[in-house]
Amino acid sequence: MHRRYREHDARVVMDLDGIWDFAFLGDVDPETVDVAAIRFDDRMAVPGCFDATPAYASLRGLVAYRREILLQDATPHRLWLAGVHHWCRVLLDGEHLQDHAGGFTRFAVDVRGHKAGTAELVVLVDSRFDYERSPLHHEYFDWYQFGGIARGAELHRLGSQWIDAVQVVTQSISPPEIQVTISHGAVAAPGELGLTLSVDGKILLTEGVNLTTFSGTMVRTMTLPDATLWSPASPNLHVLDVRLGDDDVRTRFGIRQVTVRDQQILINDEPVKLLGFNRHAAHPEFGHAIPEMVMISDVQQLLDMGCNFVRGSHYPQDARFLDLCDEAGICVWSEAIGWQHTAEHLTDPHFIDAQLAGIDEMVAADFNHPAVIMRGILNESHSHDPACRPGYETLLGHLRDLDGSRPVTYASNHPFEDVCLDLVDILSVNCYPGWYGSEIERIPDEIDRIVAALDPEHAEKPLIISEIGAGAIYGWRDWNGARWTESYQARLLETVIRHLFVDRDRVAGLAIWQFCDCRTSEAVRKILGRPGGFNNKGVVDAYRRPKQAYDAVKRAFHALK
Ligand code: ADA
Repeated sequence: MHRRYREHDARVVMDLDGIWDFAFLGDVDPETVDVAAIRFDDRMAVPGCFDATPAYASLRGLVAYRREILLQDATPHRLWLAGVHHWCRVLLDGEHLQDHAGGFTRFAVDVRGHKAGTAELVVLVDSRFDYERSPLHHEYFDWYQFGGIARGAELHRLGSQWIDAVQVVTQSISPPEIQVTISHGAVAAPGELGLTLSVDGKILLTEGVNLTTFSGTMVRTMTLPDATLWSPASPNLHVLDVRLGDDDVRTRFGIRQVTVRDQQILINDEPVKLLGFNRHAAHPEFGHAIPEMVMISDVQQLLDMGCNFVRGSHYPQDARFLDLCDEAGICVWSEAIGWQHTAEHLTDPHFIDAQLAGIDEMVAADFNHPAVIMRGILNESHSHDPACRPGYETLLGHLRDLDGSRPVTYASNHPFEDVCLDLVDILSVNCYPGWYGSEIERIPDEIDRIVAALDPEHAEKPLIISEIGAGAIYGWRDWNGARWTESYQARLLETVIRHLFVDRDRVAGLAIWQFCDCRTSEAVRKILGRPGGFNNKGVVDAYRRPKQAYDAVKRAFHALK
């Protein structure tokens, strides 16, 4: 998992990343597989996507990963898996501990009542599409869904009493004040324990607490008179250390408030124009298991172009990427997985329950990142269908219940007939004038038509153009400048930026589709518009080589500053 800072000093944490035993089982039912008889005839990197490696390229099926782990003693341990694609079953010494559905989110598997010493961990991973087992992943999505343990693994010794989570919310920016919520657990009611909270190495609170239950939460408020605020221009971060009894958690946070008012998004009461991209966490050589240096290079390219915004399309992002965005001052739209769902899914409790669980995991993981300034759900789903509205109400309501401190949104591609826009704080519209259907010259009119349709009812809400773009094949440049050339893409994006921010001033943000080219599924309905099996609308290609549009966007974004 390798966060950008150490999360525990006192707690024993074992990094399980490395080379694990591996077996590709193929079209086998996980319910009937004889785990003890699996022949592990290969080795595989964790984190990694097996189907991004030459031997298993493009294969889907059931696979098994195995390694030995060391339980320090017989007290509870917690295994963290930070993203397994996209269904898995975890077994320890042959005992079935837990199943998990859904990639891209971090989840815990508790190990209780196990004796001290080494134990054999087996993770069965299924990358096939199976609605019953894994309702959030569908083959028709417009990105390739790689398989494997993509975001690493850790084993934590919890001991007899532990901290489950620490959440930090900015209560006030003047004077800076934070609210810290500590959830805790124990094998038996622990009684008297010491609680210490330190910020940036300075102890600010120390007290004795009497915990009379197995688990619970404590809330403390702290004023930090000298603390600097976080903003895209000054991404100041602070470190909170929580020590409760024998356990500790360190978390990094920023002090900032996000509000929406008069068509604007404000950070610390200052309006901000969000300029940036949609980014798929994908790379031809690594699948979804993006190494940190590639993330760093992505962030550097975004900063170089003058961006302050990334939409994490279309699923929760790696914690290390969020760490980098915190440091770089890049605002993030954190998005739960979803792509063009209809009433068939949105009225199905099985789908909604899986969405709710995925949202829980996304929010738990991204909560303390100041860069995450908003959250979204259900990209381009049927928000124009009244039958889908209850699903939108449930999921957006759940986001608000979990965290009232961030605005919520969803990307709509039905701006003229949408029936759920009253449920959001920020309007977000995906549109492709100049690419699907019309010509570049039509872009201003088509954008104005969208604004005119939204404004009568939602005039006070900020509006983000959450997708707009054109395909360009890396290296294809000629005098004709037709679709698929780098020059067509550059011209289209220049036109969009000029119209949104120079000729008009209605939108609060732009997320260009997209940062990097990414592989897509053969099953996507539009595959004939996906040369080479890639969505080629990146301003850099899948290996991050810049196209002409990179410089065009860079010039245009810098000119707005
Ligand atoms: C949609 C969708 C994106 C991508 C895009 C495209 O707007 O949200 O994921 O598929 O279209 O390239 O056509």
